[in-house]
Amino acid sequence: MAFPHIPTLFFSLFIALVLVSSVAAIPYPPTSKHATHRRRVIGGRRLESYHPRSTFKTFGTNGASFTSDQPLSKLSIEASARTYMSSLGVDTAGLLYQSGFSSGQTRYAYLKQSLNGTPISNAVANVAFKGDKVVSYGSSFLDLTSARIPSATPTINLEDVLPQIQADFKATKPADSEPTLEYLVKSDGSLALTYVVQLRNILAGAAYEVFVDAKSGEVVSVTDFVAHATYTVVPIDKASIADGLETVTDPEDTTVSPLGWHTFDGEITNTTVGNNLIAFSIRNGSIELQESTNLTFTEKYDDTLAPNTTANGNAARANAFYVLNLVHDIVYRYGFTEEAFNFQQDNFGKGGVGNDSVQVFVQDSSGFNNAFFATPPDGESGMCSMFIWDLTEPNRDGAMQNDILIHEMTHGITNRMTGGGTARCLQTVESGGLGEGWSDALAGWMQQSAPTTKDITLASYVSDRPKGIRRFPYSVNATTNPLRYSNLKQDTEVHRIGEVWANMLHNVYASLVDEFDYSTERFTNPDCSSGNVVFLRLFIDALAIQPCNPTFVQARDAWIQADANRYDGKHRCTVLKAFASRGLGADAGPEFDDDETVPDDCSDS
Ligand SMILES: *[C@@H]1O[C@H](CO)[C@@H](O)[C@H](O)[C@H]1NC(C)=O
Ligand SMILES: *[C@@H]1O[C@H](CO)[C@@H](O)[C@H](O)[C@H]1NC(C)=O
Ligand SMILES: *[C@@H]1O[C@H](CO)[C@@H](O)[C@H](O)[C@H]1NC(C)=O
Ligand SMILES: *[C@@H]1O[C@H](CO)[C@@H](O)[C@H](O)[C@H]1NC(C)=O
Ligand SMILES: *[C@@H]1O[C@H](CO)[C@@H](O)[C@H](O)[C@H]1NC(C)=O
Ligand SMILES: *[C@@H]1O[C@H](CO)[C@@H](O)[C@H](O)[C@H]1NC(C)=O
Ligand SMILES: [Ca+2]
Ligand SMILES: [Zn+2]
Repeated sequence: MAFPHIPTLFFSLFIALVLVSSVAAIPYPPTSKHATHRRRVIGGRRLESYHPRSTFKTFGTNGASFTSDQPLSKLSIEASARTYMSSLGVDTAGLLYQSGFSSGQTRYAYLKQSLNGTPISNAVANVAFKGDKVVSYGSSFLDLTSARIPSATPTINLEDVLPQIQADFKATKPADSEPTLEYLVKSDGSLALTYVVQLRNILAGAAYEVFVDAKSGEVVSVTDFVAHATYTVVPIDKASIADGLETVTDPEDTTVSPLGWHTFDGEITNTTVGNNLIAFSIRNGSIELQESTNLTFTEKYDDTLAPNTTANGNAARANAFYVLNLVHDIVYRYGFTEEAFNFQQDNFGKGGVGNDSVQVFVQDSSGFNNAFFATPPDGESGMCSMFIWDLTEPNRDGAMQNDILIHEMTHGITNRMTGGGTARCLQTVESGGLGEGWSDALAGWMQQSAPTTKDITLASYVSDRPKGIRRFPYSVNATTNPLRYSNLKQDTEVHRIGEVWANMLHNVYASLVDEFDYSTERFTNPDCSSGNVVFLRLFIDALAIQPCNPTFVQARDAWIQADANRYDGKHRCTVLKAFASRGLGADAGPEFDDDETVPDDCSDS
């Protein structure tokens, strides 16, 4: 695999952030700009946001050494990162340390470029260390030597332009959020000084970060924290209510959630309100919660009735509470911890920023046949809305379809873990597609409850379609699911791109289980060596390694580096072969041509 040299200049690739007042149908551009751009229509405006291409280098099982006065083990994560970047010639005076954490033997750091103390929002870097060696490095830092740089003093007042922007975005700035000043890279290599403003509309499920030019008042970019899903509960390893209901007692993992699921700000609650998750339902326009002194939420969902009966609302809310809390607990064991930017009110002094439990709204009436999850940065609550599906009579409830709930929660995990908790790093079309793919893949992983890997469908019950809402079931059988890397040439919509990635991951999963067996301890023992457990380890570790706005190739490289970091490369060939079998071989490039190359040392003799 060839890697670009770092650091690299990107000015020639810059395309203007355009703001066009047009609401015509969107002729999405060819896939060439997927790695760097995202177009959206928001509030009648067409917005194109630009994210400089990240370089990404991984250093294999042994890592790479570099010049340092002291052994890295004597340095903090921040000092290690500064030392490394200084060895690359990066001017560390302009380097802002954003966040970092360690997991297993690997330490992760996330950095931002800055100018005289003002951060450059779309110039970020991430580096990982194992022992005294660097193991991976991703960067979208810029060469600023000849750049036109505006002064760091705004010439317009945000208050003067904010009302119009709020009206256009149909969302408002929360009273307790303070705008920040950051630079943003523009098309001609110059930088814009921008106000970065948070906008929210809880009822519409909108959560944006808007970049307003502090000299002209124009909106020059946007971060959309919401990932929409298009799909179609119940023990965690079952797909939907069609697989049956069970009564479970104390399902929480108290190692992970030491105060259980029903404690909030030091108080024991008698509702579906807790440290990880708050579950509401919405009925006839009102937000509903059920109180139970003995924490018994055992109403049975009756799907011969409409979803909005009181009993069905209670049952659906309880299912969402159970599933999403369990995902919190399971994935926590695999590394999505407080330090790794997870969602919790109280972090128990274990690092990260708290006050950000997930809020889920069941039977949200703002939409049908869908669901979404908004992921703001670490320290602000994740917001999930589950809709009713009106394709059957009576209607069905998305919150009784576990795979949709898990898909949504996974958006929170991947958006937080890529790029160090900013939730800004899955914004391009290609990385957004990876996001959809991880979400389907984790929903599938939860259902693999036996050594034989089964095909996975999504949202089959609510959509009333055995094949579910994706084009093909996820399968190792290439007739059942023919999707390959080259499908990205035609597939320009994030869920379609996600289907390609999720099916690759399904094949990686099956290969790991074929070769390294299956463990039933998968929910609680991430340290066992079975293939199904290794899969989720690599899945989570790779998120922390990959660069901001990763491509398929970079996401795959992050899996390989994750394996080098945690398992000394034991599963490298298995994983590479599985990716290659679907066209993402060792020589696959950015043009989405299928490549089945496997490195020589992995070829079967
Ligand atoms: C339940 O839904 C039906 C049809 O969607 C509607 O007519 C009825 O008013 C709803 N009931 C409540 C309590 O919201
Ligand atoms: C819905 O709420 C409105 C206003 O609170 C009330 O008048 C109406 O009767 C309610 N409808 C149902 C079906 O409960
Ligand atoms: C639930 O807790 C609230 C607040 O502590 C209390 O007012 C309410 O009576 C409790 N409800 C039940 C059913 O225990
Ligand atoms: C919980 O309380 C309810 C209502 O008081 C009661 O019907 C139920 O039997 C109790 N459940 C348990 C497990 O104690
Ligand atoms: C949550 O917010 C409160 C008040 O703003 C603050 O004192 C506390 O430190 C925060 N907790 C965490 C874990 O960040
Ligand atoms: C793959 O699926 C097709 C139809 O979906 C079936 O005919 C074929 O036997 C399957 N191949 C294997 C190896 O199971
Ligand atoms: Ca957090
Ligand atoms: Zn999604």
